[in-house]
Amino acid sequence: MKIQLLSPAGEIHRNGSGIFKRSLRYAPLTLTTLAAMVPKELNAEVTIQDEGVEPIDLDFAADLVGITAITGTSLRAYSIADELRARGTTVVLGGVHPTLLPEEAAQHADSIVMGYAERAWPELLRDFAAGRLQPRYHFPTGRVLSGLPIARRDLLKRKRYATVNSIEATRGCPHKCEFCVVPTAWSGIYAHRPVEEVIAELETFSGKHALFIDLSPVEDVQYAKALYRAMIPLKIRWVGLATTRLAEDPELLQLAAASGCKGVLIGFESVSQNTLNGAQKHFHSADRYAENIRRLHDHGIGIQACFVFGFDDEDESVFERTVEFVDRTKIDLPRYAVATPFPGTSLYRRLEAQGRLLHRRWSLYDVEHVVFEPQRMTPERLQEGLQWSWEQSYTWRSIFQRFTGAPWSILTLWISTNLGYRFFAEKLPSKADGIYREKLSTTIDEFAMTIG
Ligand code: B12
Ligand code: SF4
Repeated sequence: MKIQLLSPAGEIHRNGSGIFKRSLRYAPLTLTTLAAMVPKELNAEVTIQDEGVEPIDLDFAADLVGITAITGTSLRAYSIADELRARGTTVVLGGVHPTLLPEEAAQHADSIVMGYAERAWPELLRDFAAGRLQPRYHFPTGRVLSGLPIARRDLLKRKRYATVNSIEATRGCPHKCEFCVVPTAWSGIYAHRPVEEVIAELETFSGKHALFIDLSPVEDVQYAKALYRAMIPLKIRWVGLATTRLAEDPELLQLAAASGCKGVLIGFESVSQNTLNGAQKHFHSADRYAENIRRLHDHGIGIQACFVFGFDDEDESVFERTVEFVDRTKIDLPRYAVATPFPGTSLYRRLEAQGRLLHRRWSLYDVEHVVFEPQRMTPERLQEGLQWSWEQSYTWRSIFQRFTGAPWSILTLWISTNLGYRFFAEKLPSKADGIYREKLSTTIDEFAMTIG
């Protein structure tokens, strides 16, 4: 059996026409994990294509094609699926977006997989081989993720990524931020892999570095401490995501640093506590952000800080306040986004009910395009403010000012990622031209039934 796995990319991230540099690209685990789960007895030949690093070539022979889709890539995934199905190829769709909107995705696939696929995908493949493919597969994920297959990194075109050493130790998140898909897509699951299995996988890596893609790895503090303790003897350097809990717990921070942590992505989202509370991110304290940043820097850890604009209580002063905060606290790698009501989130339901969605053109749901009517400014002003903030933080002046706070142990990474985002900031205006609007007279359920 020949299986082809595809990961379409949104316009900003697409190789060739995109503005996301190699220095910012790590290998996602989706396709390599799915490839690793193919049952041995099927003797399948598996090929993968990631449009983030190469144009997708549809000129292949395959018995079955699996396509992954997040919201921003879903329309691209559907058009590829439609084309392949018109040729008679069997297509399976899976990932976050088909999980959030199964009725919509089902119109473009022979079968869809919802949620994590460790049970569903092998079962689907066996059913397909036996000629009894079902239209939908969905199994719940347990709390402990033992025995996960090791991703088939051998299938990746290594040179096209900054690193292929991506790994996950935990899945899901115990929080419920209003704008986040995680609580809905993975039904509030917060699960972790046994520490020894994570260590065993890290030991297979070539090169002494790793990138953890876990969205919320430090919320189970005891687990995180145990993992970091076990990682110390490996003497690797790693980056990952975290909440500010990492900086608030001295022992956790010390262990993270000792285990080789060199950088964390933190969703600070806003410099105002009111805004954080409104978005259900009350477990972050805005008035402690500067101190959190200082502590991380003191431990040699760089910070990629994500800020989101467009929350209901924000007026136009938010851009200047945020950019000033970034410069003052010498954040290593600032990243700006607009609030995006991904389908399935509480934010989506609220904005839809208030009639504030501008459209459902999912390809623009990439967090760099305004897709809803903000409360205290126009969509145009929000889009301009987003671009202004990117530009300001990646002027040479700002880069130099922030550089004076950078941990020296991450200098090469610091420079290459800042240059990558400077390029991104320069090119974004041409990729985000104008605000798209559509008259929406349907709810999402009615819409799902009509999209063709
Ligand atoms: C790598 C990554 C990326 C990569 C590539 C993603 C891609 N597919 O295009 C890049 C950097 C390009 C990216 C960009 C963005 N991303 Co991103 N990204 C991730 C990340 C960190 C890891 C993905 C991964 O490897 N997961 C591990 C694998 C094993 O899990 P998985 O992908 O879910 O796959 C499992 C199941 O879902 C299922 N499955 C998935 N696909 C398929 C397909 C088939 C056929 C089958 C059978 C099963 C199946 O099986 C797998 C095994 O169980 C996730 C967060 C996370 N930890 O998952 C966010 C995530 C996917 N990204 C997200 C977001 C919001 C974005 C951005 C909008 C914002 C940003 N962060 O810049 C952009 C949007 C790009 C666009 N144009 O739309 C959201 C998705 C929201 C949504 N509704 O779409 C996530 C969930 C993070 C979050 N905070 O919520 N991202
Ligand atoms: S934004 Fe982060 S902390 Fe909030 S629910 Fe999503 S993953 Fe959890």
